[in-house]
Amino acid sequence: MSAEPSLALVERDADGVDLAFRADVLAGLTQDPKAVPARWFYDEEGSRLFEEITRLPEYYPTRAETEILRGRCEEFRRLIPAGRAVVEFGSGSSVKTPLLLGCIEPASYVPLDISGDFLRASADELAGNFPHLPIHPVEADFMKPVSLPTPVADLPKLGFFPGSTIGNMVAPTAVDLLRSMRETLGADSQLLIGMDLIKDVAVMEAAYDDPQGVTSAFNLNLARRINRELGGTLPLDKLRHVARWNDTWARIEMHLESTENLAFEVSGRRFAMRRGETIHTENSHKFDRRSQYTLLLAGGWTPIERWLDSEERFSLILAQASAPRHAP
Ligand code: AVJ
Repeated sequence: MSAEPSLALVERDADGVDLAFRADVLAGLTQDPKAVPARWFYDEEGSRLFEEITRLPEYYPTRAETEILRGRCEEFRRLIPAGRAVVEFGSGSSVKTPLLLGCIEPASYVPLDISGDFLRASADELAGNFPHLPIHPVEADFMKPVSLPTPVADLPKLGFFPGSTIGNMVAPTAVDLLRSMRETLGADSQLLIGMDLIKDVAVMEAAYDDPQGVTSAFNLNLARRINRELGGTLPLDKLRHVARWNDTWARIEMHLESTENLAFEVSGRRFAMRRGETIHTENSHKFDRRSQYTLLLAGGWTPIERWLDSEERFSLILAQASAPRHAP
């Protein structure tokens, strides 16, 4: 069932170091302010910690989005024609994906992920629940246009991008991704996308700074990963998890803040941090209806329906690929 990829997407040097990880970390630590892209959170331990985050009482997005998926089955059936190939961007979640697939009579399911291991695990799990559904996992970086396997290339498509992962991106990157999704999915495609909403600051900050310390462990795991994979000497006991709302850019930011002046090495290069200086590790943008529609339209998608959970914390939007326009 799984198409064996001819070569792995992750490029490594002779010591097994992920070259893109090293390049991103070295460039990010050289910048002022320091920053490392959030995608590097998700090694095995980071993925496990994220799963734990989704079960925290303070972390509402997963429960709110799942509530919408459970409650809107009839409407999905009405608005999404049967016989589509469902293309999921990122490894499928064990809970959300079956809720959608069970509603809409898909012709096939195409999970897209850069990690072959996560991809095979989620495809195998899904196959157990949907024994008659053709599954075509594709190992690819979904930030770029992807050419889909022949059995699904000619089917109309529904893109599925839950979790508000789009919120991890600054606007130009988010628009690039939406446009490349449109290219991957084609002219008569639809997109079902989850986006988190702006709300009470205390609620948003608690979701990223739980008292149990799971999100702190998730953030610090990035430093641990840098130490392990890139020969780093970051002192974990002198870095503090910080999550704060940035109202100008409408986002929760996560940082690792140094509690004293530090000197450390990564990949044989020397770095320094002043006490109170931070490494910016994640943005999680939050939206309102207008900012959502502006972003989607800029990316080539016209919203057709929008649903909120009962507490109006999270939204799921169905959009269709916009027709090219030559006039207002
Ligand atoms: C997986 C990107 C949706 O931004 O809410 C959770 C990641 N980071 N807690 C988010 C995350 C800290 C999450 N996304």
